[in-house]
Amino acid sequence: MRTQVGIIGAGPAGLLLAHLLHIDGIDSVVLEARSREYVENRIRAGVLEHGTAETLVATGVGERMRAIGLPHHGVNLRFRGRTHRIDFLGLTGKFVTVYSQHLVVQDLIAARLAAGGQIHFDVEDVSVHDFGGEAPSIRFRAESRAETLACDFIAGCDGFHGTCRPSIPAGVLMIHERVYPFGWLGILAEAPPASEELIYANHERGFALLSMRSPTVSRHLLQCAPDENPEAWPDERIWSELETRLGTDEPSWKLIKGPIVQKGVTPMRSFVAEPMQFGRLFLAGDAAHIVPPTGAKGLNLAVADVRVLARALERHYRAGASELLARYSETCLGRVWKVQRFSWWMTSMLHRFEAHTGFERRIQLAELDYVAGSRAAAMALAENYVGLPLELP
Ligand code: FAS
Ligand code: PHB
Repeated sequence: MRTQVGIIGAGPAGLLLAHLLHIDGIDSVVLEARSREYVENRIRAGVLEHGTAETLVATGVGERMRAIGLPHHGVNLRFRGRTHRIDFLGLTGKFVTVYSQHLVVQDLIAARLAAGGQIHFDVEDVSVHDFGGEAPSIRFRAESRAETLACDFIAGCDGFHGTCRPSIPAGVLMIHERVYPFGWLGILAEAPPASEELIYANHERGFALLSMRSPTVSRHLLQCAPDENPEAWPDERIWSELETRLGTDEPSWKLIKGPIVQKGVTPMRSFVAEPMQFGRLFLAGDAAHIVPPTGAKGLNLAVADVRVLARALERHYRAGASELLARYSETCLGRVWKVQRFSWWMTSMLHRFEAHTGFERRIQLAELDYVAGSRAAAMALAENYVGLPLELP
């Protein structure tokens, strides 16, 4: 087998890259370890930055998102029982779209297959070879047959636990990491969200987030121990804790309960691997970096990476110029670290840290008071949340 760009991973990064390359007339093959059914139903992110939504629409895969996605013009911070709205539209002229990641994946797979794109699901034993030279290749097993995909470039879009990043020779990568002393217990419930916009709550007992997937499906998250066992959280305990942490002095406000259809715990870390490239292997998305989901950035950062990579590959094939490829990592890391900062800041401001002294707890509440009371501080939150402009070189 041969293609121009071999892509490992059919998550948002790999699929969007394949789609963008196709638009530029560049051939790719996507290799995915899981089944199509699995990747199309994996519940993860839920908020699309303004630029992400624009990219999907501009490249012809945003139709369903525009039809059923929920435009959100602001977000709420709740602490000490009071609710403070951050007005994205008023402050930035932009908004975000609530549209589940698994639907983005479905839309991209449908578009690729309709265009005759190659996506091999359920592949096994994927390994990458000779990417330090001019003729890289990917070996894998498909339907128990050993295959080799010869390509010009390899895009490692295989997530945090993938094979690409560990394949880069020892001593090349500098790893930056912070592991947080908590995780999130996330649920999906068949219950209308009790708020039109998201509510991020800082409470003595811990963080809580009221989010949603549609007018009838709620997505709620609770700070918990990083190794929490979801089975230790029967539905009643989850609803009771959400009611406490989302509690408000607005007497009419009430959380709406319903059948919990999905429950899971996600540990929380900040992680960056530098550089994001080696030879003809390019890392994108979670393969290169992880952010705590408090800033709703994971999926959006993957989109930003592959927009840079697609542009660089287009320049290489169309103009025979490889300066953008040479600067891929430098270009991406500029945004990656600004997004890491924002995600770390939102996480630090909103979560309960057992190790916090009384002073640190009061500084945290002062930070929230400042954001709630200052237009400049609210603007800083808003412009990061809707998405910083993507500076394509
Ligand atoms: P992905 O992990 O999505 O995709 C990588 C793909 O590569 C997977 O399909 C995997 O099966 C495949 N793969 C791995 N190894 C392979 C191999 N050796 N061969 C072939 N294929 C291989 N972000 C938010 O913004 N908000 C959230 O609320 C949020 N919640 C999350 C909850 C969970 C449980 C997790 C794990 C992540 C969450 N994220 C969230 C982050 C998430 O959305 C990621 O940022 C996003 O999926 C990144 O996309 P990709 O880089 O494509 O990686
Ligand atoms: C979600 O709806 O899954 C979600 C929303 C905002 C976040 C994290 C997760 O910051």
